[in-house]
Amino acid sequence: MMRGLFFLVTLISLVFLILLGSGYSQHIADESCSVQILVPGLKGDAGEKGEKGALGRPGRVGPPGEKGEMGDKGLKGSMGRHGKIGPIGSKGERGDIGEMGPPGPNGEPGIPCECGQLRKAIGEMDIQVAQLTTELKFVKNALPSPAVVAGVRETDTKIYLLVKEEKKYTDAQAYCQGRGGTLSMPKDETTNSLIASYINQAGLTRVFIGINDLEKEGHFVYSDRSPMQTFNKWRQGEPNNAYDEEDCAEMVSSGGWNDASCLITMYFICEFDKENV
Ligand SMILES: [Ca+2]
Ligand SMILES: [Ca+2]
Repeated sequence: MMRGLFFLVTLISLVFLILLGSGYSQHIADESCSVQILVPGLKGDAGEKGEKGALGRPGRVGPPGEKGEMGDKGLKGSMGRHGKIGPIGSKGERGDIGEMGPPGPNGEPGIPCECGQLRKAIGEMDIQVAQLTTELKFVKNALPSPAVVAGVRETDTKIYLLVKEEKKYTDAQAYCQGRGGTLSMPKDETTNSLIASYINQAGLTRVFIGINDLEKEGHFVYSDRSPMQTFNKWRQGEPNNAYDEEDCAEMVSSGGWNDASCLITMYFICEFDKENV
């Protein structure tokens, strides 16, 4: 059975090969019909010499040669570049002072001042200084003891000073004269009112004023010997020369006058001309 099958396969393969071999033979037959068979000819003459070719590539580096002898010393080279700046050195000693140089040029002129207002201000200050100077002189001259006064009163021309020391009339007058003044002399209503106000504000009831009839009974004069004017402030019934011994005058707190004894003691009021202090 197996031999029969093997035979069959071999037979089929043979037939196939025959078919294939007949096609190939046909192809060869066609080629031989279109191409002639070439045969080599005789060798020709030698051609002309060609041109020189291009430079070839460099060859490989050769082995190092042997060390030669030392050459001569070379020439001196040119100067090198500047080096880097070195570090800052330590501070040296102070040198001598040099000679004075010439003066510099003049400066530019200043701006003019507003002198009008300045002069006005200075003028006002001068007036104030003058007033203060006057008052200071007065204080120095008339107020040796700060305990004696309770402030002062003044008008345009006079300064009035209440002296709180009880004195007889002549001693009081001496006190005032010793300081450049006199016992106060009310010669008009304004002055009289000012003195009365002064007495009241001091809490007093009576003070000596500068009126007397010491030289001639009944003929009253002011402490500077000037005669009485039409103005007077005698209280009703005064002057009465009581006990025949009232030759001096006092002012009471109402502002009225009374003739009183010159020997009793009481506070008093001096007056000073501003021109004289
Ligand atoms: Ca009298
Ligand atoms: Ca009297």
